[in-house]
Amino acid sequence: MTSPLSWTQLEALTHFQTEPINGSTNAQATLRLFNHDESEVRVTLYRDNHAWCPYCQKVWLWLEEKQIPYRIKKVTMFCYGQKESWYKRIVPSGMLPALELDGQILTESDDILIALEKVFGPLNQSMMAKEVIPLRQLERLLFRAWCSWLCYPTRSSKQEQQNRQQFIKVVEMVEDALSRTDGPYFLDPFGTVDVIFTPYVERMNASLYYYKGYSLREENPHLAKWFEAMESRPTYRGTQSDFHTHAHDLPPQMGGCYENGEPQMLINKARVDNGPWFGLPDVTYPEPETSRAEALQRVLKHRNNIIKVNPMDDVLFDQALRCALTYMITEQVCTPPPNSDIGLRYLRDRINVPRDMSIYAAKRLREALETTAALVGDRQGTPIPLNHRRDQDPVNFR
Ligand SMILES: N[C@@H](CCC(=O)N[C@@H](CS)C(=O)NCC(=O)O)C(=O)O
Repeated sequence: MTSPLSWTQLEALTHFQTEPINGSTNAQATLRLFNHDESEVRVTLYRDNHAWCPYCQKVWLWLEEKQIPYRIKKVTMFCYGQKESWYKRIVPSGMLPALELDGQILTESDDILIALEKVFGPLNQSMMAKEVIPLRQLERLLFRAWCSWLCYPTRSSKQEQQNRQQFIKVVEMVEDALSRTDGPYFLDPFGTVDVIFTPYVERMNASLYYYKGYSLREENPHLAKWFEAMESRPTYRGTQSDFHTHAHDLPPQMGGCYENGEPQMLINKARVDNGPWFGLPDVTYPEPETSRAEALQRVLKHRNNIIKVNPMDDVLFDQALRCALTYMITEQVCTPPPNSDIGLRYLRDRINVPRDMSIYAAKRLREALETTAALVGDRQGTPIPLNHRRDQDPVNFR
């Protein structure tokens, strides 16, 4: 049993550093240069502050793959706060993403990609190529089948089964499309089509696991290979989210996600919410050695806000948080103050990937918070709201 390290002692235990501007893909950067000069920047991407918006991820990934120098301006989504008035002057509907290219504002993610490829060339395949169009249509078909299953309440288990079958039928078409190439991607080589499928396939994998007990990635061999190949790309790793983040960012964005209450679903849900988080099929590449140091560094950077927004008393939560971090980094058990289980689990439930840190860093931090909380109690934090996420309003974190 150890006592919590001080903030200064904790600071001495991490040397984790990133290079947001020229280093690998990350959610924190507001400028990406890929070793170009800043004067060469022609593009600004307007994307959502928390990296929740799937259409933003599509454009983000494309720019990262093509290594186009660009600026990033982060905007609040309606579901978690108030839309910035400067953004509404540029895009009156407030919709995301938007892109400024040589001073011209573009909206609609597909139109943005079409405009970008006219200027910078396609990402291996053109959006309008004859082999690309049917795959783009297949992505929309899959999206609709997913929505029909996930986002509407069902009146009977028969209807639930029909929706499931309908989705699986489209997944089989996706498996078939993936089987037509020698490599793991939709076309050879990797390209636009993979970028287009990425945001929603990632969200399907997370949400169906959590709300329906269905593991897209584990039940479909071609999709499994596709995910694995995507995860070999630093661009994808930098934009990749995890099951916990999506399970709780989707309901307010989709207007509801409906659980089916089946035994496997209940098991999956409990695991995503309470751990263990290691081994979930949201990631399969090996954990980097730096995950604990990264988590620690990210908490240190934002500790004042993290403490401020926590429902628990600031002084007590400061101590509880240092206990969890001490345990995470030294593996020495550190008992937090009585009643701090609620505050620790509140934070555990609000770590966001990739906004706050990478997928493995988040698993380490959640695990440390849960283990520390469990030493003093089994109470949960304030429940995560379902129809909005104003608990995540970025104004409280600035
Ligand atoms: N068809 C559009 C869809 C864009 C869209 O639906 N954006 C959502 C977020 S994913 C949005 O901006 N909603 C407003 C908000 O949530 O603030 C596209 O492809 O860009």
